[in-house]
This record gives sequence, C-alpha cells and structure tokens, in this order.
Amino acid sequence: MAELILALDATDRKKAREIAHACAPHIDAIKIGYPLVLSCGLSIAQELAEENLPIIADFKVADIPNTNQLICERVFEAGCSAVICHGFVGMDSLKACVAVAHQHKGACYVVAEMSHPGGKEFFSGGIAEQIASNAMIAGADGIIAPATRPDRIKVLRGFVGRHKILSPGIGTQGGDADAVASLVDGVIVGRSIYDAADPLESARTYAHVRKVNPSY
Ligand code: NUP
Repeated sequence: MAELILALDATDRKKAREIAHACAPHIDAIKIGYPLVLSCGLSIAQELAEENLPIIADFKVADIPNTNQLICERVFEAGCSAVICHGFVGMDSLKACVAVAHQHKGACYVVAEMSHPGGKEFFSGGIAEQIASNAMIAGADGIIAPATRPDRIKVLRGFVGRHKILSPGIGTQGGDADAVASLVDGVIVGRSIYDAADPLESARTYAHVRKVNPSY
C-alpha cells in the first residue's frame, strides 16, 4: 500500500496548519521543506506533530559530513521523524545523515533522481542508479524517485529492493498517482492538494492510493 504524503509547501503558518488539520485523516505523513520552514521557523514541525502524523523534513541536505550531521541533528531535535538528503555529495556525507537519523530512530531518504524536467540533465547516464545503490550501502531507508517517470521508478526499484521509494511529481508536475501507486511506498502530493480550492476534498481524491497493493 502506498502512503499518501502531503508536501506542505504553503508559506503561511495559519493556512499550513489548517490544511494539515483538514487533510490529516486522509494522509500518512506531512513533508515540510524550505518554503514553510523559512517562513515559520523549524518549530512548525512540533506544531504540525499535533496531527499525530510523521513529519518528513525535505531539506535535501547536501553538504560536508559535519554540516550534514549538524543539520540532521536540528531536524530530529525539532521532532521530525525523517530527513531527505542528496546523495551526489558522496558516501561520507550520506553516511552522516543516515547515522543521525538512526541515532534518533528516524529515517533517511536519498534523492536518487528528481522529478522536474531539469532532473534529467544530471541525474542521468547511470548517476541515479549509482546514487540509489550508494544509498543502500550507506544504510538509508529509501530513495526519492520521480512520479513523472514511472519507467525510471521501475529501474531504480531494482537497486533498492524492498526499501522505500517515495515519489513526488504527482498532479501539478504531470505525474499520475494511479500510474505509480503500485510501484512505490509513498506518493508525495503538494500543490494539487494545498493549493486546491478545497484541500480536504483534493486529499480525498488521492486517498485511494493508500489501498493500492504493491506490484513489485
Ligand atoms: O525530485 C523531487 N521532486 C519534488 O517535487 C524531489 C522533491 N523532494 N520534490 C518535492 O516534492 C518538492 O520540493 C515539493 O515539496 C514536492 C512536490 O510538490 P508538488 O509539485 O506536488 O507541488
């Protein structure tokens, strides 16, 4: 079954909290990132945790190992249960994120290939495969792979086995939830829910992915 993960990139605290609260019964996790955290501060994680849902910090951490460690420590101290980091910075940087995540009994997901059109420029020619493979060697809990390219999800699945694949790019970016739900462990939806006239109703229309059985 694929989890439905709300990418809460709203930049207004009140609006973000209202959307999270309204959508909570239909989603499995809330993903926060720079738009919301730079608007409201990292303390928003604790506020959103009141919905009793895991909070995934999408900071695409991509620095030297020491800085990665410091960033991830702040993320987990703030109450997040997972962090998303980049893999292209190298195994040592990746391992620093995984170590902090696991010290806090949290999870670390690694961006293997990005969902936007420009994601094909550098995450290509075997690079995404290498990142996915390194993510597994580093002990990461899974990868991020593009819902805009289901064929690529299938390829990357071969490198991560039963580890989790979380997949953004649904709706506004053109990806089809129904085309990827059986291929992944988590479907990430942002604007199509939080920018909808009725976010609750939109979350409901995606909630069926939570009942789809895996085909891998
Ligand atoms: O490859 C990626 N694509 C992507 O869209 C990796 C990501 N982490 N994301 C994030 O997923 C992006 O930053 C945003 O928070 C969410 C997708 O949002 P939307 O396009 O559904 O609004």
